[in-house]
Amino acid sequence: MPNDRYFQPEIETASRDYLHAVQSARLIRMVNNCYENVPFYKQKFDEAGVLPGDIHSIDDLPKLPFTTKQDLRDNYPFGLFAVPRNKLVRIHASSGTTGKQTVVGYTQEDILHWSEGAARALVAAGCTKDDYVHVSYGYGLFTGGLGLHYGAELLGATAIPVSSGNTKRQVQILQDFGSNFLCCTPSYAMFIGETVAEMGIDPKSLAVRGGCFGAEPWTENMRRELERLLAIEAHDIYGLSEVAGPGVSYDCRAFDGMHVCEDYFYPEVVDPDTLQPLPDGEYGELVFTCIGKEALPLVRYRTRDICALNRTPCDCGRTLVRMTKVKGRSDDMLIIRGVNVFPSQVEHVILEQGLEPNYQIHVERRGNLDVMTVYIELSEAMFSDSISAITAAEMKLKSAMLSTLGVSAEIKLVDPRSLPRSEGKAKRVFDKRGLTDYGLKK
Ligand code: DLL
Repeated sequence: MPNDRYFQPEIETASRDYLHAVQSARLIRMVNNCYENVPFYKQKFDEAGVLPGDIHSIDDLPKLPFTTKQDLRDNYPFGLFAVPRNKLVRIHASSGTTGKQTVVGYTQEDILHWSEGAARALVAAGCTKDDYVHVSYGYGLFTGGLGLHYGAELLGATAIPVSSGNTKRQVQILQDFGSNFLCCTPSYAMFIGETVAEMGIDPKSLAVRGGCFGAEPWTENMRRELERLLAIEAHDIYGLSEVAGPGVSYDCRAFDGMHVCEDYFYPEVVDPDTLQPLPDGEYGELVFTCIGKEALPLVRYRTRDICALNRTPCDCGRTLVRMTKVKGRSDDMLIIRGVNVFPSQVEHVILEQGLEPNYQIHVERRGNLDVMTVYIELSEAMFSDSISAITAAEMKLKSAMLSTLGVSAEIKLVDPRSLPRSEGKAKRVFDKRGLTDYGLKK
């Protein structure tokens, strides 16, 4: 592929040896910074019996202790920051639904490197500086809106900061401004696509040709559905506020895993139970070390996201390691009657059976038994079917769920458009068992 396919070819296509040298130098600097400027890390390193002088290259990373979301909460709001307040130029906070928010801060340099990640993602999706980028992620403490916004501007494209909500107006703006790229959660993109159809607009008449969709897990099937609904190329983009925001990793046009900006955010995959690093290709918990970050240099941060790494060369020419799509989270993975179930598997079955990914998973306990019920919207076409056809569809879904998940699920087909739509991250799982530890992996 030609060089204009990369935002920073000197890094994105660098040799693995060069990357190793960059990573090693940055890790050594970071560890010193943490030890000297963050009392929490000095104590943690001392307890683990590891000193900055013990770290000679990136290969020494497993000597260092892990950091968790709980550590951020315990040091709320600014306790893990490594720079004085006057060096901070931005604060964000995670959208966490449980416990205290996790607060993150950035220096000018941090914002630049994060924006580079978002710009790399846009270019990898086929966006150019001549494009209009319609950003429908929320703007605010959530990193989605400002992350893609700064990425688009750094690239030299035109950012349109629409934020989320008022979906008909979103469609109007897409149409009137001639936006070329759309950035929002995949579930919101589906909703925008449905609204385009509802407004009687042919998606091919819009100038949108691609988009970067992330902030929540989604499947390959959903990608195809979205591509059809909006007549676009749909790219996955991954990130988390603790590390940076959108652009930590991104799909290229080979669609074979997301390239990680490993020059700033070094990934490992570990077994969530033993915490031992796993070889490439094995699924486990993703862990990041923010080797290039000044304000919040997290060491071996446990993301809880489940994926696998791939260091083989990619058809796009990028050498940056790839991570698979996130399969789920180690802490929202459901255990139903002893069987691990990821919401993405449920979504896969629904799409495979020709339905839209508008669903909710409810789990409750009846007696001593876990019961999982999946509510799925009927398509408009099926809605007019006879009761017996709908019952037959339910039976088919039930048996497909059983063979894919290895556990049975009750299926309830509901009216089209009767489940709530989301303008941000979709809430799909409702675990009503009321047992804090049950069903949740460490
Ligand atoms: O969701 C940052 C972001 C914004 C990423 C816009 C992509 C696009 P948080 O709110 O801190 O940050 O949530 C981070 O969301 O640990 C994952 O569990 C999940 N997540 C983010 N991107 C993806 C993705 C933003 N592409 C948490 N696929 C992460 C699956 C994702 N899960």
